[in-house]
Amino acid sequence: MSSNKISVTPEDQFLDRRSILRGMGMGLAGLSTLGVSEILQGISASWILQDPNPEAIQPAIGEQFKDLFPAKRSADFTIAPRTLTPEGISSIYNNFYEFTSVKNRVWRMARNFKVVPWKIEVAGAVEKPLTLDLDDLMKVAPLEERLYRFRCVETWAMQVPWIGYPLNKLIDRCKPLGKAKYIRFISILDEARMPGQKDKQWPWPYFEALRLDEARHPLAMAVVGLYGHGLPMQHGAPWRVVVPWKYGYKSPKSIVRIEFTEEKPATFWNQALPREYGFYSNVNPSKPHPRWSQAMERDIGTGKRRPTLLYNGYAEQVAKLYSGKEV
Ligand SMILES: Nc1nc2c(c(=O)[nH]1)N[C@H]1C(S)=C(S)[C@@H](COP(=O)(O)O)O[C@H]1N2
Ligand SMILES: [Mo]
Repeated sequence: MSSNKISVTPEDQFLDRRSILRGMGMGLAGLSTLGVSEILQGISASWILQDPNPEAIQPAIGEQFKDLFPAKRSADFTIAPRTLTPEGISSIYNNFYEFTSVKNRVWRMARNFKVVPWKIEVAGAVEKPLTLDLDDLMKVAPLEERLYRFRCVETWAMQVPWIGYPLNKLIDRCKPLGKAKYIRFISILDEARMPGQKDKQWPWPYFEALRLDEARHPLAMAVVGLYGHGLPMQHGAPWRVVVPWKYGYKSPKSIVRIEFTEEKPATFWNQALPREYGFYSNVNPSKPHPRWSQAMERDIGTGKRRPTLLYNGYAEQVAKLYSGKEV
């Protein structure tokens, strides 16, 4: 995600040069063994930084609910021929603008964030407004592990073993009224603990939305963990949404409020940069972003480029949701 104002290209924020060298444990000496252009592009960083840093993978809920993890892997969601992205990479390469727009700094700024206690308020077109606490959120349905492809609009991609349950289970629990057509998610607002929210070029708090039939699709997931444990803060603890056929910004983190609406809600990136980010935002190789092509993507685990897949490879499951008129 990037704006003209801060003038970055989609790949500019891949591991900065200094952290690659630090990761190699050799400082400037490493320059002689690696091509400088390789280092600048960050394409070698993946195999260097594969070992997870224990400090970067602590569940933000702490020891609580540890009996729920690891969850049983579902056989229904395969990423073959791709392979899982090493946690050592996905845990230090994050978009979470509430902390910072510098991907490899998010985990460090987020790691001491206390999420306990936490609650989600549910309001709008529902039978009765309700509040879900952490215990409710963790136990709406049995936890399962699903391997999903994940594609950011900036063209990087990964494969992650998310842990959670179908978002639909949470929606049922909320008892939306028949007139509800959309679901809106609002992330936490906490400027004191989230320094990125001091940047007033963005309309905090983060807000996203889905059409209700999209949110009820069996692939849409309520996520509370990954890689066998609870979510570390940089991934949006304690409760987030993952919608694998859409660009990553449609998967909001650290949600504190859910609303059901009749009208199409505004969304954060669409409001900030309407020319660049739409409401539907389905992964589509033939629809370029105004400033870059979406035809190819780069796997952050292997560094390899490959063609982008329509609906991120989930066309068979989700194409029926769309008439082709959605933009
Ligand atoms: N609240 C909030 N949710 C967010 C974002 C954010 O900045 N704030 N970034 C989005 C973007 S652009 C991406 S690619 C994914 C990244 O998720 P990850 O860090 O768990 O890989 O989170 C999405 N959800
Ligand atoms: Mo993204």
